[in-house]
Amino acid sequence: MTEARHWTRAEARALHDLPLTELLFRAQTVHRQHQPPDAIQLCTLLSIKTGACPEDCSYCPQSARYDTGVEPERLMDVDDVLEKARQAKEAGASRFCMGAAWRSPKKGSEQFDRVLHMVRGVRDLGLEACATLGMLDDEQTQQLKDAGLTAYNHNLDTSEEFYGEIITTRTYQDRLQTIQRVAEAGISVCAGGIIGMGEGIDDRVGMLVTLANLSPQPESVPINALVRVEGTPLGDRDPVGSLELIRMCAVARILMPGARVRLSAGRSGLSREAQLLCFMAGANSIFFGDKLLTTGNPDHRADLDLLREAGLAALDPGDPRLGSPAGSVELPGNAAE
Ligand code: SAM
Ligand code: DTB
Ligand code: SF4
Repeated sequence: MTEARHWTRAEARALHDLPLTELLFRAQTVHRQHQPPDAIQLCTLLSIKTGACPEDCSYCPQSARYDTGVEPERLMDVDDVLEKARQAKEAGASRFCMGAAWRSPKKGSEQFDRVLHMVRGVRDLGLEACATLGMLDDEQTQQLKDAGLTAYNHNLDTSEEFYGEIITTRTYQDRLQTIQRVAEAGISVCAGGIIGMGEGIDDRVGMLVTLANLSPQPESVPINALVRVEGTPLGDRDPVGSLELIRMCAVARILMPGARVRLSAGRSGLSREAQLLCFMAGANSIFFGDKLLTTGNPDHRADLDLLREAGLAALDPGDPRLGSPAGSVELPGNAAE
């Protein structure tokens, strides 16, 4: 287990602003001390309930408040979700993450029971199961734990100061409370954020410092570049530069040595070389599959080609170097659909 230390924003900012080559060197040094150097976790995302969300997150195509062309869909059937999970496993994924456009799941509802079935089914396939369903109460958290949920994704998205510029229908403290519940129930915390929303560098490092000072530190940290969706209030923001994403991955790696740093949304706009620099910076997880929730992601065969050409392996759920049974696995051939 990695010893966590307390980080200040000034320390993180100093790291962030280092010459990029120096920052990369330091991040890669930490990476090699704490992570397998050559393995990338492949996580597949599925939107199990799409659109019509009551929240007002300015970046999100699924908010009912914005006209983005996303067609609302009811919660999927368990069998359909498990078929997608099977396909994801076949293609090489080791984690399956189910996302729902909810503020929070309805208490005691048939829908929440259905999600619990999905979690059990995904675990029975031998995959890590992750869910992102909005805010949870204690009972729901325990039910997810009992169903075998591996990780719960709940992003801080940005710094506490900038949060109100992006979302007004819930607070930063609400977010932190769910994260704490999840951690206390013994579910791994997956928490990260988005860059490119108009925040300053201090907001970016502020978010990473808040995450790094959580106890325990998150098990995974998704770093998203804003996917600019027409119709959302942030649809016309300037695109994020690849070097900015590389810096974020590097600072996340240095601050959270034991976490899987996930290069998340925004990969479609990145060259292969920029993605490899993100891996050099310490990113060791990607969303794998041709779709994120409602927007595109690189073709999965292109991702497998990139990893193979770079000599990288897929990280198995039970990699012993991360503390549990089996190692990294062979990537499936291109024919795997
Ligand atoms: N409704 C739940 C919630 O908000 O926690 C779960 C689903 S929500 C879509 C999960 C995360 O996706 C958000 O916290 C945000 O970080 C990310 N996300 C949503 N839209 C995005 C976009 N356009 N670009 C990048 N990340 C986005
Ligand atoms: C995360 O940090 N990014 C993922 C996942 N966690 C749920 C979602 C990205 C969504 C991008 C926009 C879309 O496809 O709707
Ligand atoms: Fe709803 Fe989640 Fe999108 Fe916010 S990010 S609008 S809570 S689906």
